[in-house]
Amino acid sequence: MSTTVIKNGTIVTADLTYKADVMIEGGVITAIGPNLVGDKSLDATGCYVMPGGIDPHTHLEMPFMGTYSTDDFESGTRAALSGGTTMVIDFALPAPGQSLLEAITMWDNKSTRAHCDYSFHMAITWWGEQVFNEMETVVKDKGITTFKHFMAYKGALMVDDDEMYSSFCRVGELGGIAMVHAENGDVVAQLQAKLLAEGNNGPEAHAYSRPAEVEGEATNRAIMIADMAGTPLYVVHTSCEQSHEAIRRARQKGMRVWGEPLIQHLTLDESEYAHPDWDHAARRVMSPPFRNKMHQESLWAGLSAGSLQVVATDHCAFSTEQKRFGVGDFTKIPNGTGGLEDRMPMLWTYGVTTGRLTMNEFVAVTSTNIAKILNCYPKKGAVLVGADADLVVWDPEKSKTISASTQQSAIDYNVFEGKQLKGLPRYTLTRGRVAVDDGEVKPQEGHGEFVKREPVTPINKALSTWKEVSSPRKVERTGIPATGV
Ligand code: DUC
Ligand code: ZN
Ligand code: ZN
Ligand code: ZN
Repeated sequence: MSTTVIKNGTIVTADLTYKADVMIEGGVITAIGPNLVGDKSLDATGCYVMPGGIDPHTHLEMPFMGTYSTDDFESGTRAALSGGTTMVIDFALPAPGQSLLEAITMWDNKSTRAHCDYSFHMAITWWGEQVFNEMETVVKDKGITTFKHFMAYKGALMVDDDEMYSSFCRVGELGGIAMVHAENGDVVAQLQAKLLAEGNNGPEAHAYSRPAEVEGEATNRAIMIADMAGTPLYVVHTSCEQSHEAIRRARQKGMRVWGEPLIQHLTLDESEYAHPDWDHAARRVMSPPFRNKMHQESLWAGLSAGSLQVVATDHCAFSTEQKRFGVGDFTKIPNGTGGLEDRMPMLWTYGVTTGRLTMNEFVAVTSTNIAKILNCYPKKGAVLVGADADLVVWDPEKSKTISASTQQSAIDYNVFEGKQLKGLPRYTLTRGRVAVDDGEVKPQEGHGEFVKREPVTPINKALSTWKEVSSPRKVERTGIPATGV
């Protein structure tokens, strides 16, 4: 098999920064050291060699709000690679009443065109004996160990507290991780109705309908329910201090709880919704909405302090035409923004070059922590012998201005339009295959493979039966201490 060596670079991991070459053979790293010689070489002079990014939260071709998100696994993973991300984790989303296994088959079919590796979380959008039973197969046979619950989107994806508690108990005994979209969906529905009744139907009302308090309340509730159910908890798109504070408190208590800010919430604020152009504001409608500077500072501080562990995108891209479904009624604007291509360079530009994050922290929050929490480390998220050669050769001097006209994403705008980036991939490698070559994207549809993940804690030897968990019961806390990530 032919060998490739990445030469003359500085390796940056979550722990270490040092000069060494990296040898790749058969898609994995086979040697790290000085003066390696291979059949081919990639010059990394002046560059940092880092684990490729992992985006733990995407929605590619997601059926949502009467349409499908426009970026699919083809354009989405191409965008990912262009920005140095080499793995995405998407959500297999059953329609309420649909079999979990059927939803996974649908996502298997969608993902055949992926350019980079991927994995799935399972969304629990309804509750019943079938879901309860299928969860065991999802974990044991499908390699999906993370279960997302929507506490918002009332009447669509939202689950109630009794369903969430029962599901969390099941996740806990299966050794998985419960995930939540934490917003109080009942309060949001009330606020939406009130705002519309008062004639507030524009995109700015979207933000008024989802204040930080609805997120803080739901995060606190999910943490308490996870504690009672004995499951670790991963809070997606943590966007505000109230939610961050709940996560900090839970971790201090010894609970295994993680928080995931998005690059959008870190770098864009609520003033976007006050823009006089309806399209501009509607394109930025997502849930939770962008917040004020105080919340942004809280998120940045959490990343450097370690109380927030990962940076994601929730990439869910809708075209302007799709956004216009909500003209005259903000509740019909498809919720979601893009970011897959921009997460790494935006975080580098606004985090590392400003001194908010060290390079090692950058690697931790874009890749290594994610692989550890979601249990695909060190196959992913590592520059180690034996790890997959999912790597990015990062040129800190390379710059560009973000523009929809040059992006890989299939939508017609970019929420970061005009932002100046400093720090971009020179090469991106997906299992050894060069997908960005000296800055140029060289996609290969179908190269991506599904990554199975094992339970994070042992599966209970005596799993409960449907009858037992259907009547809520108090479960002792596991007392598992929080880990370093
Ligand atoms: N929020 C969004 O903005 N889009 C997709 C789903 C979600 O929770
Ligand atoms: Zn969400
Ligand atoms: Zn999401
Ligand atoms: Zn392609």
